[in-house]
Amino acid sequence: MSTTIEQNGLAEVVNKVEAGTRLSLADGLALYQTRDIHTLGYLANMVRERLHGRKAYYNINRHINYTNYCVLRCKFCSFYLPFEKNGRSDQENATTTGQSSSSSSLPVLVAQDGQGRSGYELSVDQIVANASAAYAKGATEVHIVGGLHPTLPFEYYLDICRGIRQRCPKMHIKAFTAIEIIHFSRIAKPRLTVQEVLVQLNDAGLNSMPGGGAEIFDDRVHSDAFKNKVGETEWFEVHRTAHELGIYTNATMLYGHIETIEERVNHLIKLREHQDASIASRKARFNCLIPLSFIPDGSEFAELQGPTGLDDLKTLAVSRLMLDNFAHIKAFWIMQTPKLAQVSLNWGVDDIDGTVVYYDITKREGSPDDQTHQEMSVDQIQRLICEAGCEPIERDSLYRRIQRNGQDWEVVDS
Ligand code: V47
Repeated sequence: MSTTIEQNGLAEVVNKVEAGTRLSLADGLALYQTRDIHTLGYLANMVRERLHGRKAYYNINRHINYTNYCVLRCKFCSFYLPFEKNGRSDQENATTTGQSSSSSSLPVLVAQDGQGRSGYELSVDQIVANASAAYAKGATEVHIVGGLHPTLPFEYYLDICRGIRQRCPKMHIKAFTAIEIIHFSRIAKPRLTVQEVLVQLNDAGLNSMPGGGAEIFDDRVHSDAFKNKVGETEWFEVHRTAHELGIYTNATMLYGHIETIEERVNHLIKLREHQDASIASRKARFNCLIPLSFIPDGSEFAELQGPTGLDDLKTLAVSRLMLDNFAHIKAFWIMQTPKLAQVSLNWGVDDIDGTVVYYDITKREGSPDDQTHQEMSVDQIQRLICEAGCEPIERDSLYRRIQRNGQDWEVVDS
């Protein structure tokens, strides 16, 4: 085996990983470029086992996407709908549907854009009812994100948090990406700083923030794929402020579109540097990295192929190896697929997200998932984990162990 490793140029990286030494950009590139994928998987699993043994985490959660109207036009996104042509005033086209809230049979205001795509926005009551229904079924977390809506006031987002906090006292509210936080700071009247927005949301009940909106931290990729969205400086500013306030956040990397391997590894190094600073001097930090496998269907990048299964596995493994100061690497089964998420549990991943139930942001056309209802049961999740030779651990949003008795649960670990 050592001859193979030397031939494939991984000997130095193997020594570093075994010694727990931090990997460089060149090491990250060598790991991506190697044909010795077994050594890559072996190394990523070694680090994963050092941190977590054979434990594999999941949670019982509910995703709510409050609107798909968005002022941005990101080329990789198939979720957004321009508001101008389809706004609330467009009553002649408005219909109601159970989409996104069918668990509680709530109607959603929908406007058609004439090409079969539908726009919607959920009311505060609908969102709170949806979260409450999930809470009653035992969900510990609600994950709320949406498009940048041009007219909804900041009070709407505060009311979502207040309403859920009131009806679901123990539920963890993980909501709003850094991009949404900056949007809120601009639309609030009077305008607010990022810190003021976060303090108000936190007071209203928000517990932590998801990792979306990071995409790839690179000017070239930014100007081509998501030019009008705020870039890495602002994304990091929001997460730095959150960490200073003691609000834990996640991080993501959207890979497999127009970025290079080097841009991916640089993205990971920038996250690692931020995490170093948060660990050294801030009250909170990143909980996990979620590498998001690009799904081209329905986006402006529909002609791209998206990542292969091997690229998914390599990216998850390289992420585990580069991010030596991140406790968790999560495979989001909606994007990597349940089958690949399962395999990745032996390639550096220790978390496969949760039950999800409804997810609007990405759907694979023509597959059984070509709909908003995308759910895995706890039995299905546990089967994936057990067959991978791991021990399923239900966690809360901060990776503390949950002890469950039917719909009742409590955190038993700190
Ligand atoms: O910010 C958009 C990405 C993100 C596509 O924090 C796409 O626990 C793939 O951030 N193909 C939202 N990805 C999802 C997200 C997330 C998901 C699960 C868990 C957590 C967490 C966060 O989805 C967006 C964007 O980066 N995205 N379009 C696409 N076509």
